[in-house]
Amino acid sequence: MSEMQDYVDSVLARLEKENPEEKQFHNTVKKAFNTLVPVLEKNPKYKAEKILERFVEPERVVMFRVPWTDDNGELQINRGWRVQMNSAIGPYKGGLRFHPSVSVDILKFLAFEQTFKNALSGLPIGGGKGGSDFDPHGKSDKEVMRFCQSFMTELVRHIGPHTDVPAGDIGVGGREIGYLFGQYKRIRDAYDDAVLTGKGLNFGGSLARTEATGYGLLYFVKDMLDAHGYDIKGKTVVVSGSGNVATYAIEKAQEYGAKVVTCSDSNGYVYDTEGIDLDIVKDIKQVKRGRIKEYAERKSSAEYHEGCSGVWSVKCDIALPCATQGEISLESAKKLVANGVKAVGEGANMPSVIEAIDYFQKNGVWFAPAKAANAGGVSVSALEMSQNSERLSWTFEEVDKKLHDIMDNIYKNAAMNAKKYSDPDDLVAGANITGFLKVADAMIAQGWV
Ligand code: NDP
Ligand code: 2IT
Repeated sequence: MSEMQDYVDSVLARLEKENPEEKQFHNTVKKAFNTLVPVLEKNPKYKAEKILERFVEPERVVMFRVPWTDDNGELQINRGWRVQMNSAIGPYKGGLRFHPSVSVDILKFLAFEQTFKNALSGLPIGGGKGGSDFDPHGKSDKEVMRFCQSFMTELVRHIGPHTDVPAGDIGVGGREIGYLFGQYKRIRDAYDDAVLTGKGLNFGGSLARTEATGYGLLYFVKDMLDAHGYDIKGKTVVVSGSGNVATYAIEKAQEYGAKVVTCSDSNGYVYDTEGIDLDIVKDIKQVKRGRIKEYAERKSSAEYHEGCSGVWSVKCDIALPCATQGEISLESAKKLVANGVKAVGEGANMPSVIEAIDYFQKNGVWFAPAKAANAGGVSVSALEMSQNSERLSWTFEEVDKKLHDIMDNIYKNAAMNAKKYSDPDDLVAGANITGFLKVADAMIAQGWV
């Protein structure tokens, strides 16, 4: 075994020993670091500078109590966290997730991925992630508001437009960002609009931020398909999720002439043989905050199936997982391949387990990894920060054009490094290497910190 594979293995062994319960974080790091071996071999300085050891240790993790009162006047207690992973190339940047599954393990994995993703965007943003085990499902607007105010009352001391700039993620959308911003402003007495992104359009939000992750995913996937001379028009697409990322992935896929036949939520999925009617999905999820099951009650060509994993047994040419981590198991990957899937594009963060990624790649499925393919959201977040600093706002078309260029560049760079260090189709390695080189070189330039 090579010296650098030994180095990677020793860092992984130490990580597992020191944080035995953080399985999701280990897996993510393992997948990323194993693809870096050829780069480490060419550049022994990264080992000498202990870059991998530094990469897996967050610069700071804060954990705090979030007390709030429900509509019955009863006190409720949740946990909040912010993982400030890496500030080598800019202020910490990354979303806040409100979901009962949130833990320090999940947030470290997300912040680690975010560090690479933000470097890939080409914009000056470091990596971070935060959130709470609070479950917004079934809560009233006022309960969500009181929760957000309490969460920000503590978070405020750790963030700032030049320090750490949170945004949305699962369970955190425009409504929550509005409440969080209101409380930040009240405590700081400063209109620091660039302290949060994904704001409302009438108070510093950027046009096209809502659409950015889903649209960006399709821009990236289309580049990957174009490179193989494969036309997306007329192809059948399976999408999971029905939140922010899924909705705008479906919108852009349909604009490209693809037929999207599914979407889902955490209870189950709908399969519409005529193609998903996005207006109905938006009405159910965005306006009524309802369940995707209602779609089948409103459209006769659709069937509802209880449970999420069945969505991967629907025959398709392109699969776009846009719900959550680990949603494509090895078994689901086998079903997709058996049904002839040509391409997989990850809208969610790490939706495919490592064994599924390996299976796709071994079976010649073109695979667009999350940290590259879903970087459109954070990229437009960084453009929102630029607009806030300039005190100007750009048109939808300007932002969308910049987003498209950013996604094209991410694809080009990942494909270039895949070719240089690995297999030309291995965009997993290409994306990891591109992100790593930028952050690692900045860390070295800034000394032993
Ligand atoms: P939303 O909260 O808007 O939507 C999440 C969707 O996924 C909902 O349909 C939700 O169903 C479903 N879901 C959530 N948890 C699970 C679960 N455990 N099992 C099955 N389905 C689940 O979140 P986003 O669309 O913003 O985020 C989706 C994914 O994309 C996440 O992995 C996120 O990290 C990633 N991402 C988001 C970006 C953004 O800009 N928002 C940017 C880049 C990546 P239900 O309604 O039942 O909860
Ligand atoms: O995973 C992600 O990239 C996000 N949730 C978006 C983060 C951001 O700062 O816009």
